[in-house]
Amino acid sequence: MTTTQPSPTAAGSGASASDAFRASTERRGSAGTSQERADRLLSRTLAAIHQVIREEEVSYPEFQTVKRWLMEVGEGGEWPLFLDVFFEHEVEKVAARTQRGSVGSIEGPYYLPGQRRLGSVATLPMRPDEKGARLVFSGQVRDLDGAALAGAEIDFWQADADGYYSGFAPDLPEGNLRGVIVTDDQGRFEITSVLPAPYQIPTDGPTGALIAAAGWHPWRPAHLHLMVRADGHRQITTQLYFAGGEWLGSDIASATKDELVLDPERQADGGYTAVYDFVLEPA
Ligand code: MBD
Ligand code: FE
Repeated sequence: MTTTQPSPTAAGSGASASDAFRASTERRGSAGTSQERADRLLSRTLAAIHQVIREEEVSYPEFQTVKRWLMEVGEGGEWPLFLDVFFEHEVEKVAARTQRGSVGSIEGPYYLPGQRRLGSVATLPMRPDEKGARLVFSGQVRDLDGAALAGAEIDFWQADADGYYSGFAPDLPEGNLRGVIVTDDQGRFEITSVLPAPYQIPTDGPTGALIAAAGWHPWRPAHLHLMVRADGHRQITTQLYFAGGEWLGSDIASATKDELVLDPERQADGGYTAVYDFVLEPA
């Protein structure tokens, strides 16, 4: 890559993601898992790994390589990235079994709480020369009966047109392309932003090294992240993708769903509009 700007390093974004995760677990509380269930989950997890070692005849050098790699994941702060890319999608699908309302997807490692609160028609905080085609994303938040949810919050975050998230890359202003949009009395919102670029897992860290070792690609399709919440309703966490987007069929994080693909409409001025409505079930 030829660039005059410092590019984000795996270690830099990993450390920030680890700090963000530690803060979020303090907010969300403990799992309350019993000793009996811990025994069962840990025994089954170990047995699954033992089976691979036996059946694939894993060698001592391979075992030591894994040990070194695990140490590097911790040192580089990449546990949130690695776990969210390769495991969160299954946890989300289990949770989705008992959920109604809008389809969810994984949160990933780059959510930051406490962003600027904005009105129902809002432009996200962005740089004066923010790169990328304009995107006007609008819709309505309703309950299961179709009633509009006024004062609902859309907690929104996305990568910029280079694929970088503010808070996790150098030289991006704090809060860039993040915000909490509050719906109007009809439950409506309209967010002006830019089209994000696809996201590449940092290639200079241990997660990137694992992906390269296996010959996989390190890309997620371009996406928007949001949480939608309203009093008395279950909060949803989801992502929205773009029809025809590169990597849509091979997301490294396995987090795409057919219901979550926007079909943006190109406008005469070169920008795009996209519409998506959200439905929340009772809490
Ligand atoms: C991302 O941007 C993301 O959304 C997920 C789930 C994992 C890594 C980077
Ligand atoms: Fe993301």
